[in-house]
Amino acid sequence: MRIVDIRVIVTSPGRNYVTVKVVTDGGITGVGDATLNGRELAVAAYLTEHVIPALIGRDPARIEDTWQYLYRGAYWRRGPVTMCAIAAIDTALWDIKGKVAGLPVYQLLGGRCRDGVTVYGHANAETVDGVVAEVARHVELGYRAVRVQTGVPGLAKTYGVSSGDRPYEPADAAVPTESVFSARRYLDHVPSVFRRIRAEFGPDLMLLHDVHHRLTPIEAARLGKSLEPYDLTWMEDPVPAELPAGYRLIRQHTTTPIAVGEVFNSIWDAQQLITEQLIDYIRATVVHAGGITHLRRIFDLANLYDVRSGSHGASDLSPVCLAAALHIDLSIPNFGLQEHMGHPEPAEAVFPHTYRLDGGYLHPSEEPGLGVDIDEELAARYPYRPASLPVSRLEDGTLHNW
Ligand code: EZ4
Ligand code: CO
Repeated sequence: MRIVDIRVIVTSPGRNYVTVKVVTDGGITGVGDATLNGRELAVAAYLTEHVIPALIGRDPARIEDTWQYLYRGAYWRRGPVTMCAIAAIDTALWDIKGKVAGLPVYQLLGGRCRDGVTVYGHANAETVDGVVAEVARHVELGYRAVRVQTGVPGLAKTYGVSSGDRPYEPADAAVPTESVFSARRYLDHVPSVFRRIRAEFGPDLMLLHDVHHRLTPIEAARLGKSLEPYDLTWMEDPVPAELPAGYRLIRQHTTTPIAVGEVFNSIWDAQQLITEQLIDYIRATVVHAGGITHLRRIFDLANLYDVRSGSHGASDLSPVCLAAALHIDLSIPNFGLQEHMGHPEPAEAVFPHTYRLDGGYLHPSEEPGLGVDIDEELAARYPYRPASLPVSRLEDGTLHNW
């Protein structure tokens, strides 16, 4: 079997997605997600100019060797652009292998380790009353875990909170918009939100919160400590992870579990946090962390240290990525939770899929391969629209982490 063509499809059905389709001489095709929110065309160019020409004519069955060829074989390793491109090719090759074998990918990965994939949904609103209603709506839908984000009094715009009644979408303009953050106002407000939510919904519901890299270690320690009475399943990305030692300090002060890693590209980003048991959940996912092959490696390392998976699943990770993530989630021993934000309606049609949500569980496709595809004709009707992630500043104008 030979790879005869690889297409890079850029489309914007409600938001931008980059998808790879690998075509083999026998006619079997495979798909992979290559979307890097706000930097889509950089990945598309890396694929078109540097990756695809080297892969034509190769055997698609050689998944590991192709991964090594694209990672080790490129002198300039790692980084989000490179790793998204590798991820897309790797995912597509697993899709092809499943179709050749006549098996869903999770069977190739060792088979089922659980009945379904527990997901968490997003409840967000500007006000606490508003978010109570949103949590109630998710509970009604059957979700067993909910991420809670609200506005902060005194701040005009807060990460994770929708504008109007549209689903939350941070990439909101061609040139980055700016918002203002204050750790004092934020730390003062968040515990009261969770006090209310826990009181309203009782002890069973799993509650999560995303800090989105905005605190210092000692501030994060204080937040974790103040949230302990409300029994969070995790506090996400409390500080940026360039300095893993910062997590040691947080750990010394709080038992609130910690989830990190949605921006990680490789096992090397996660290695110290995992082996020093500084986190409880590793949030790396297929598209940003080198595909199915490499993500499995990260989760295997995590398993040795009692760290569970908590894969990122925001709407900028396409249905192709979610489909692939579910095959991993079902088949690893140390699955924790899977984020489920859903996708814009037109995207659900552009990416026909057979994974399904049933109550608070997602189930991967039982079809051979990943069980997801891209309708290229429909995709062509949604041309790319430049969209950037915002930037964040402190109240005095200092640039901060978004
Ligand atoms: O900001 O996916 O937990 N989810 C997140 C997301 C990320 C976006 C970035 O593209 O933090 O909302
Ligand atoms: Co996050």
